[in-house]
Amino acid sequence: MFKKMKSGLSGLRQRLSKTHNSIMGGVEGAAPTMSREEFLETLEESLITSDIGVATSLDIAERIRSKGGQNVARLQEYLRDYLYDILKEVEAPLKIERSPFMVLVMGVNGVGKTTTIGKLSAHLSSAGKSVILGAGDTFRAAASEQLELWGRRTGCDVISQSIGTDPGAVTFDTIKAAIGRYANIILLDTAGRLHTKSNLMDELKKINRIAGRELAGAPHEKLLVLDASTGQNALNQARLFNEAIGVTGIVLTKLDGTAKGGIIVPLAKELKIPIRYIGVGEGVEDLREFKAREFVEAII
Ligand SMILES: Nc1nc2c(ncn2[C@@H]2O[C@H](COP(=O)(O)OP(=O)(O)O)[C@@H](O)[C@H]2O)c(=O)[nH]1
Ligand SMILES: [Mg+2]
Repeated sequence: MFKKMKSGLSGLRQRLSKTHNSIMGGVEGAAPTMSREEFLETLEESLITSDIGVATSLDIAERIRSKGGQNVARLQEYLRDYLYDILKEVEAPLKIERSPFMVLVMGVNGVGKTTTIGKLSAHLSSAGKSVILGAGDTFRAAASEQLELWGRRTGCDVISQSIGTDPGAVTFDTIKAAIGRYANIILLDTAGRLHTKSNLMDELKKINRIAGRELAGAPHEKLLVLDASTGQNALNQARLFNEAIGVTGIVLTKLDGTAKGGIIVPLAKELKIPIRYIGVGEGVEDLREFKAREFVEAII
């Protein structure tokens, strides 16, 4: 039913057009008539607006300045190379090296955790894996209903319990079911209410403990979902979850429809955590493996 995960530049370029426009919009049309210094100043401002970060933006402009030369097209090339060097460091696709392999999916409310799980379950099951979904967000009734809907769409079993149940119990049940049914992959959804920050982190720690007790090495991936459209907030969340829980992979969602996709650069530079996937839409096919080259080509 679902085909191989999409790749290729043309569709991606269109999905990332807002970030592209925010970085290149100011310089692209006017570039041939601009002086080199005008170009660099415009670029500097655009980079800052796209959430690439002030220090990085100034550094990029400075490096390009020091390279000399007057060719504006060449400057764009420098820019591509610079960003590629940063982003290739975090290009590391998720490797599923054991069975069952457990992915703990974390992140604050609304970033796209449940949707990402749905998309991922479609992709993995179409690749021949048997996937079990665990409805660890027991805080809202709608959360497990949403996951069950994805389970029906993608043909994956969903383990859920009534609202208010300890998510540790759901973790336990999901792992037991995965072992009993010889499932290959467990995708565990979690709650994301940030206003009770310490409770959320305690809850995640407990889930981790129970997972590790029931299944050796689990969770094998601690996947943090971040909403690119929140810009700097996404970076703050990454720091917070990484300090409290440890993050082994990132999914950056909603890169379609935001001009702040530049946030991927400080994320990569500062945290150096692999970016496994990017979300470029709400549909089941709108999750892509992160490829640095493709990404840079699409935004510059
Ligand atoms: N445009 C766009 N919307 C997304 C993407 N990922 C998730 N969403 C939407 O974001 C909203 C919140 O997603 P949800 O998975 O419920 O977030 P959760 O609270 O973290 O589980 C939903 O309307 C999703 O369709 C994406 O990559 N692009
Ligand atoms: Mg959810």
